[in-house]
Amino acid sequence: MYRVILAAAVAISSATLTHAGDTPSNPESVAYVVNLENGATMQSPVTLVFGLAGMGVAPAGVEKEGTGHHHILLNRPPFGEGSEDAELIANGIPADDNHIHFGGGQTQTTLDLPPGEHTIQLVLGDHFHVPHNPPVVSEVMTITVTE
Ligand SMILES: [Cu+2]
Repeated sequence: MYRVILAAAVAISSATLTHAGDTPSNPESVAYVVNLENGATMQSPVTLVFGLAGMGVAPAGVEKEGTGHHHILLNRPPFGEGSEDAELIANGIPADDNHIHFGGGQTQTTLDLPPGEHTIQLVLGDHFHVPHNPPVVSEVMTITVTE
């Protein structure tokens, strides 16, 4: 696991130096959460299963046409509307509480979320963690977590 994290960190820093976000997607590709309905009410922990149509999943750092890895945008503006999104598109998706990478090629996760409303959106990133062109995103889903 440590090596995976280290590889992701190296990929992010090299993306910052060199990459401009021009990996093509299948324009008909779509990301979605298989087991979640927008507006759902649930208890934590919340398990999310990622779906991807029209492209494939590959780990971060693997450059293979038609692939990418999943990211969750958590409790932040919809992709393309955040104040930092131009930088995100140019330099790669940051790794912080609001941007969760699945650089191992994972297709599901379980999140511990405090009670309240949360927004979740998936965005696919290329081998440098940069969204594709055009970006492959899910709808923004709002869920309510109860005690
Ligand atoms: Cu990533």
